[in-house]
Amino acid sequence: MMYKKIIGILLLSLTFFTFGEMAFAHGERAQQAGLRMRTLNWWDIEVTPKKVTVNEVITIKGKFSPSVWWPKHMANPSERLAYLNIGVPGPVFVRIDSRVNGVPMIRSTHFELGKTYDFEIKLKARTPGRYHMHPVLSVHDTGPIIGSGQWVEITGDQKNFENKVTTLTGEVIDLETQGMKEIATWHLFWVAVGLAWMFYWFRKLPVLMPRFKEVERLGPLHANDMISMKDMVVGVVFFGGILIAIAASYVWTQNQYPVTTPLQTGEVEVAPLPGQGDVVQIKMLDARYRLPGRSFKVDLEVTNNGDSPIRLGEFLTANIRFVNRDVMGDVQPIDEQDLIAKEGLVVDDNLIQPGEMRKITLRAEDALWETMRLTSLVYDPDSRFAAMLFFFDGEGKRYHIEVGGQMMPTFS
Ligand SMILES: [Cu+2]
Repeated sequence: MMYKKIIGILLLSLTFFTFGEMAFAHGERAQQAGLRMRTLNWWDIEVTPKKVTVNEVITIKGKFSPSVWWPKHMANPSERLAYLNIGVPGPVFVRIDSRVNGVPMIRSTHFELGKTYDFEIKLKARTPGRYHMHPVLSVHDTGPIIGSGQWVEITGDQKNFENKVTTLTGEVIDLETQGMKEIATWHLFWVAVGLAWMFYWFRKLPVLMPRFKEVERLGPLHANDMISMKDMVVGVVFFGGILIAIAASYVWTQNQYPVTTPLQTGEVEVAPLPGQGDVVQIKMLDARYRLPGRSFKVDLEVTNNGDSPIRLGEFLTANIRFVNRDVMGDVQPIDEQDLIAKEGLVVDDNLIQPGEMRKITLRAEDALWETMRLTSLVYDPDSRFAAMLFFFDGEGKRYHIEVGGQMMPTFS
């Protein structure tokens, strides 16, 4: 018995421990591998500054491109509404501006697959703490899809937080406290009405059992006999009083705020960024994932239509950057949770001369495949992948192009 108890307690605490750790990791790894690789490519995410005091403004910007290999069974943002948001634990910031390609993104919009978009969101710090912040795109019927996260810190005191805006009628209001007094007053009023109603019926205790016995004695057809004239009058007074209170509250509100507009739900249109021309063209020849080596190998046919030699510098998938050190140098992680494999990308024959068409082989290798649970890709019913490739030319100009398609696992 004693042993059973101890084992039970141990198992229980283990469960809590595991869940606690998962919650801390923000759920970045919880979604299916194929889904994370083939929905949104996010890159160049920048958060500045990373440490602010209450009332100061943080800017988060970057780029995203919906994958052309978006899974068919999931709604995509070209056919459903999408909304750009921020993933942080609770209302620790207020958003003061949000733009995609310069267009205000207060409302929802559509994004074309395979096109590139620039975003910039400005947030005002509200609650002190340290938070892992992600850009998020919520797609109707699909859900939120997150970009890579970065740690930010807010210091100071929330009491000093101010969120003043000027309304269309020229009035300056503080959104932190706007209408709070009325909200509190009306809640108290309705709670009081509810309590008074309950007090009337329960004023002579006990209530339930004696009345139940009385119903039994009278029979169900005569149960109404227990309701006296006084009860009827009180009921009518309450009913009438509540209707009058509701009507009065409407009149009062109308009088207090004569000009109101409904919440705006219309959608906005945003044009994608212009393409980069066909400077780089690729054709995927073969893709293999070698499970024991955590190694992803892709054979590509690359055509360089530009006038400068190009090299492949980065392979980005599921928010993990596999970097080619030969091209990019020593890229430093932004913080301890930045998903970057500094030497994760090795490319054979990595120099494509202008006008040349050449077959290259890339290998993306790192333990991150395992820790970020991407190896489960081989168990998906459609073993398909997608990734963003970044090529660099002699002048350091960058070209991004998405690669994707069928992937074959190898087990030895
Ligand atoms: Cu996170």
